[in-house]
Amino acid sequence: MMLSALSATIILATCVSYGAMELGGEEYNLKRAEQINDIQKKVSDLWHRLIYVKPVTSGSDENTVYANCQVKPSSTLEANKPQVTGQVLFKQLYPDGKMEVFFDLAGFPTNTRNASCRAIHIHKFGDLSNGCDGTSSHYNPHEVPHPQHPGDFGNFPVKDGKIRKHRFNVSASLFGPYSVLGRAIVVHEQEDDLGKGDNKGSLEHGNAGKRLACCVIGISGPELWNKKALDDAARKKRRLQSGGKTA
Ligand SMILES: [Cu+2]
Ligand SMILES: [Zn+2]
Repeated sequence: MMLSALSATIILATCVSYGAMELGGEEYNLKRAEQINDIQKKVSDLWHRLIYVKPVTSGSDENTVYANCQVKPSSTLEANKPQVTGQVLFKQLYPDGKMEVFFDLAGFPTNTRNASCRAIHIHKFGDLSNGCDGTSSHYNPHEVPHPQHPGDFGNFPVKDGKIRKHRFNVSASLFGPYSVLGRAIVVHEQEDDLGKGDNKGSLEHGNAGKRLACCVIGISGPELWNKKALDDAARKKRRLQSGGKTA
């Protein structure tokens, strides 16, 4: 669309120079100044649209952006490894607002001999053509060490083979030039050492081991988020009523 608008502007500019030749003197100058102003305005509008990168979504709450990442086991993963599936949902109210994330994953081993926490990160590319291996390294737009990357979510406790977590104040964003839309979520086999491993890998990826499952973050409507929020509230209520511990 941007390209067609740009070519329309160029065609318009060509029309102006041909049309103007038929007029003479002052009238010609006036007309030409008006038309140049008009073209300048159109070009400047185009630049504004290119720079202000808010994803266009529909719905009544027009500033809120929702996203979903449908987690699936890596296509290059061995069959004897945990087959993790689930959803990671995102909600952000406005460009400078903090992002909220729901993690809902299943398929981890239920025995307790395995590591009880798993690392989850946002990786640079949303390219799953070679399983989760094509997602490259951690998304790191500001060239800082791990675990300061915007998608360093840290460790998640596994309970009964599942991860269920609602995180607030996540530093990644769905808006602007550093939007994580189109990038990948990667679920790892091991725990993140959070930069404390005293080796190179620790400051790059936290030595979190194999990539079990991944997905690409895509814009969604509010329905999935609203349903998850209701389910989560109902689950918390049930837990409180039964006097159980927090997950
Ligand atoms: Cu990772
Ligand atoms: Zn990282």
